Amino acid sequence: MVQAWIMNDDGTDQRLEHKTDPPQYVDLDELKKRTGIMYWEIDSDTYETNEELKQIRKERGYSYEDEITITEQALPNYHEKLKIFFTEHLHSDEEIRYILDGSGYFDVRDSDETWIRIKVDKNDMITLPAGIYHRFTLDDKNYVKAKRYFVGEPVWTPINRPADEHPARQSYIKTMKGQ
Ligand code: KMT
Ligand code: NI
Repeated sequence: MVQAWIMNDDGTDQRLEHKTDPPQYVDLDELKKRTGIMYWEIDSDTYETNEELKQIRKERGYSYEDEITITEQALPNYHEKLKIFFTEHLHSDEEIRYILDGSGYFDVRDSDETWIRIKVDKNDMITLPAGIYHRFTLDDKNYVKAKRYFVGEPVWTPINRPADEHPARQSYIKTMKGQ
C-alpha cells in the first residue's frame, strides 16, 4: 500500500526513507489535493484479468503498455538511467506506473515547493499529472518491476527543471489553482 510523507531533503543517500522527525504523513486525499496525483491498489498477481484495471485504462485512454525492470542486471545503462530518473523534471503527459514487484520512491513537489516522498510497492498504481515536477529513485532493495501506461504513442522524454514556461507546467498550475 502506498505511503507518503514530507521529505527531509538533507542531501544524504537518496535510497533512504528521508522522513522528518517526527514523520509527517500525507494521506491519499491530501496527496490528491496538493498534487493531483491519483492512486489505485490492484492485485498484481491477477492484473491481467482485473476488471478495475481494464476500466481505468478504458476511461483514461491508457492504450499503450510496456514493462520496465530496474536492476543493475536488467536495465541497460542502469547508473545513467537512475541519475536521469532522479533529476527533477516534468513531462508533457501523465506518468503512469503500476508496480508489479519491488518498490521505490516518487518524489513530487507540492505547490509550496515541499518535496513529498511517495513510497510505491507491489500492487500500487499511480498517475502523476502532466506538468508536475518530480523524480524517482529505487530504495535500499534496489529493485522494481513496473508496467508503464501511456495515452497513445509514448513520449518518455524528461523536461528538466526549470521548465516553468512549458505549456504542460502552465496548464498544471492552472488546474491546481482552480481546484
Ligand atoms: C521513470 O520514468 O521515472 C521510470 O520509469 C522509473 C520509475 S518506474 C517505477
Ligand atoms: Ni518522470
